[in-house]
Amino acid sequence: MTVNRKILTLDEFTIQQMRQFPTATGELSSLLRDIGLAAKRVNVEVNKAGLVDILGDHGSINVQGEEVKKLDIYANNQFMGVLQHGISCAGIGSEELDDFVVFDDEISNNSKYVVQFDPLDGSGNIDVNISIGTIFSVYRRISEIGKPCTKEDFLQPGSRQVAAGYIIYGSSTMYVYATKRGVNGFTLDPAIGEFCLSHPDIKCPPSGKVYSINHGNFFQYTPNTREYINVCQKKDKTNGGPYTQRYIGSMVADVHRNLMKGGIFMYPGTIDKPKGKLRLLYECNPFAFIVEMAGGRATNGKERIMDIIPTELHQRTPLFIGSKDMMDELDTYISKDLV
Ligand code: AHM
Ligand code: MG
Repeated sequence: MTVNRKILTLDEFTIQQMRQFPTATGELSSLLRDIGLAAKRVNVEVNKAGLVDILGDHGSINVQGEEVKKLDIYANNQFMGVLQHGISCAGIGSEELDDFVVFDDEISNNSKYVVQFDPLDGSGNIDVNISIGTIFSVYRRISEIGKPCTKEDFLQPGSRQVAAGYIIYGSSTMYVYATKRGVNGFTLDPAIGEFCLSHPDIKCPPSGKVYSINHGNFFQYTPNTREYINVCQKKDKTNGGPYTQRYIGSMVADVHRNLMKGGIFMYPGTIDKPKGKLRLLYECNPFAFIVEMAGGRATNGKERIMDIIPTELHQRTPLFIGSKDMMDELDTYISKDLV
């Protein structure tokens, strides 16, 4: 007898995917589920963020007599905790931590993967009730299994990611992850506390109407970036426009919208900060993987994001990411920076 149920939970989906590979060990599925568990815990706290004046701000003592932690520290500890106690992860890198963390216990040393994450990106927006997110990236380690993982495991180019994803804490909470088999999105059903497959096989539309950039930095950008922005502003119905400018200042929300509806997101270098603001390992690489798997593209203006060889955990890079045709058009302006 087959049970006719239309909705698959995250656990059911990952198990179903695994069953198509009889040799799979289930470690990646288990890791993706662990991340889902931490996300649910973080979601509960993010939803309470508006109560901070009642419950106490970072550093204060709450009614239980405990010190209240900043939400990004709380999120970091949740993600690190599930990965450390799970069976799949040998170590992590996090925006919140100065250095990589090697778990170095028997189970972790025998685990296949390392994970890098930004536990709460856009956290400056928490106070004003704007969507924020978690971003993560999974690599198969290259060091010897059975021993502690090493720095080389973390400094692999983005093209070697086996999975990447994000959680958006928004009007609903969604968990989107990509593997080489595609991109799927799960929405948290608060009634049952489960992520349910709501957006199967996500594809980024080849073009869109939205460009996302911090316009306040306009005069800090290179002449060619400025020229492209002018092109976006001059679009009309004769050349695919008019375009709309949308920039929340929370990358997960901005890139999520553009992934779903088509669009381009840019965080270029500026005169003061030629490498821009965003971090290669746990902000740009995971989104580059997700967007490419959905049919889009991601570059630093000169080369593919996922081809950059990382040298350090917190390194920054300019980022241009989005719908394929819009990225191709951007290239015709931005590539002039090379001369
Ligand atoms: P964070 O990691 O400190 O939260 O900063 C990253 C965020 C991104 O989510 C967002 O796109 C960007 O910073 C916004 O920066 P800006 O205010 O300079 O435009
Ligand atoms: Mg961040």
